[in-house]
Amino acid sequence: MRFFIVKKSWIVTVMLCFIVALGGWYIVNVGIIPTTGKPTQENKLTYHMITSEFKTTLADGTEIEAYRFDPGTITVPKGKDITISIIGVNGSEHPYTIEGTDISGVIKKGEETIINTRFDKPGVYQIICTTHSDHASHSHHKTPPMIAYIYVY
Ligand SMILES: [Cu+2]
Repeated sequence: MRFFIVKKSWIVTVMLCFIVALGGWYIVNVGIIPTTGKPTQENKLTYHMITSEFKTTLADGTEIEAYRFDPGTITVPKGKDITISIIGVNGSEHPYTIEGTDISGVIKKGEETIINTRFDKPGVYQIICTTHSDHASHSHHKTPPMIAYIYVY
């Protein structure tokens, strides 16, 4: 009789430990997103970019500005059909060419430029804004040219 009671309490203890362990596992693991899923490149990729502008005033009162593509670098798998969407936000017009291709056009403020293309050779291709390719010419202060980098792998 006494032996039976001890055995029952052991079962209860084991069950309690199991429940506590399960609860602990749940607390540790809840909200963890697994990263073993398929990458987005399985589908047709669209890269979203904008034209943006940085402006500041120097201590001597001189205003300097730089236009840029944002994001400034995109990573593209070779041999895949892709879409690059560029929305003109800052700057009224940005005439552009993509190095090593015959792609060119003008990105206008408030408008979306859609580029459907495919890169078969790995390497770095530059999207160059021909208006802001040499921004330093507008003042004696150096600012970077407006270039985005397409890294094809
Ligand atoms: Cu530009």
